[in-house]
Amino acid sequence: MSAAGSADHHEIAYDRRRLRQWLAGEARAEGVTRRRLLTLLAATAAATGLPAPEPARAADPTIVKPLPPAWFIPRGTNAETRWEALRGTGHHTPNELFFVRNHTATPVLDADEWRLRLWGDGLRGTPGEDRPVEFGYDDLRALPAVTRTAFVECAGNGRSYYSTQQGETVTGTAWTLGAVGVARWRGVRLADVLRRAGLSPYAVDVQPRGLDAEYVSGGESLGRVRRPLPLAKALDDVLLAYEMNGEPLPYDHGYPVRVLVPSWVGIASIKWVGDIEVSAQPLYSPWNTTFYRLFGPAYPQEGSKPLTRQTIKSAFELASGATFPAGQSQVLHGRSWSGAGAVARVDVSTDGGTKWRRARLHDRPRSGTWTRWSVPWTPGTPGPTHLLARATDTAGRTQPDTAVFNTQGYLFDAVVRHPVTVV
Ligand SMILES: Nc1nc2c(c(=O)[nH]1)N[C@H]1C(S)=C(S)[C@@H](COP(=O)(O)O)O[C@H]1N2
Ligand SMILES: [Mo]
Repeated sequence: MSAAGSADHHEIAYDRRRLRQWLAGEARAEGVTRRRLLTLLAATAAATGLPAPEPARAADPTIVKPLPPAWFIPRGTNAETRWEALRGTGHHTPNELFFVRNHTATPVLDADEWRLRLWGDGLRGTPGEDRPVEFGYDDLRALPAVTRTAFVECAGNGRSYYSTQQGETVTGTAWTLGAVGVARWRGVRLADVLRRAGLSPYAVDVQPRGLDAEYVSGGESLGRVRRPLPLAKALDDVLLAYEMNGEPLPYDHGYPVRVLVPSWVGIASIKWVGDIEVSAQPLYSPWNTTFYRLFGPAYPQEGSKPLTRQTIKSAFELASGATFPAGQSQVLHGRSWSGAGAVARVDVSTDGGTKWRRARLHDRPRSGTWTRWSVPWTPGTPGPTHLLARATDTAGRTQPDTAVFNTQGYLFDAVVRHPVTVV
């Protein structure tokens, strides 16, 4: 990972991290504004000769970890992983390279002070009494642990291709294909925690909520990030994860504990979970009504059902516009994944979609994660061309040529035309 190698980069990263720690303390430093702390920090930096954070970032530091440009494309409060940075990494995305999707900013929480509160009329308890059940970090760590490999992928991953490939206008972050990562998650089953809290036979929905700041959209606060899960999914394969790839969850990915909902859209996997409402009635939040449904000519007026499983996609471990010398044999690498099953077949075209070849798979196909693949290629005539990859999953889904339009650009599934130049 050469990008983090330079001493300069290291110092900037250190400074940014410290800045974040200051800012995280702001909540407890009553009466001290973020602006004031930034001024103080800038003064400290000047006095010690440390590089001051660049103003553009300092005004809005929403992510704790370093974001070297060789690894990430900055996207507002979010950071997209560059696919070329995944070349040579293993099946699991290293934590340092994992994309970040923040509605506001990463809160730096203390595991010793953290509590998970379960409450609501879907829990057994004295009728009419709000009887919350609480778990601390050590309580969770004392429960039976489970480990599983799963992707987290934003529902809007690939959104920009609605515009660039299909000429359609959609709202939201203009991700290319880097709003996805695979990690080995360790934690406890949400089912175990719900049963210990005392599930009532009437429970239908379970709504985890984050401890990050309220999300303000169009001048209106929508409250803290939360989205209901049907009880059946909550009891099936959902984890309360406290480790990511063998390390405590990084701050940006939900420390100390996040929800991990395998195969579903990323929004279901609530980070920094602080409480879970267990309800005997169906629940609604902005994240299963206004957002994360499909709207558009192909869908009902009130939108589709709330989004659940992710769709199917493929990506090359290459920069957009990569160049290849003519006549030199290459091996192209990529990965394909689906929310509906394992990816067991990938076809690749190196001539813009005329001829297709079957790729060699490098992983045993498994659901909930990607399959790595490769194809040999000896580029011919110099000039621009497109590389295409089309995945088929074990549920029988294949990537189409065109994705069905929806106004918010979710669930892009069409084959992406990856531009390259033969020189
Ligand atoms: N509390 C909280 N949870 C959250 C979010 C958030 O902003 N706040 N973003 C969601 C979205 S939209 C996605 S795609 C995933 C991203 O997870 P990551 O940042 O660990 O990659 O977290 C989800 N969980
Ligand atoms: Mo997302």
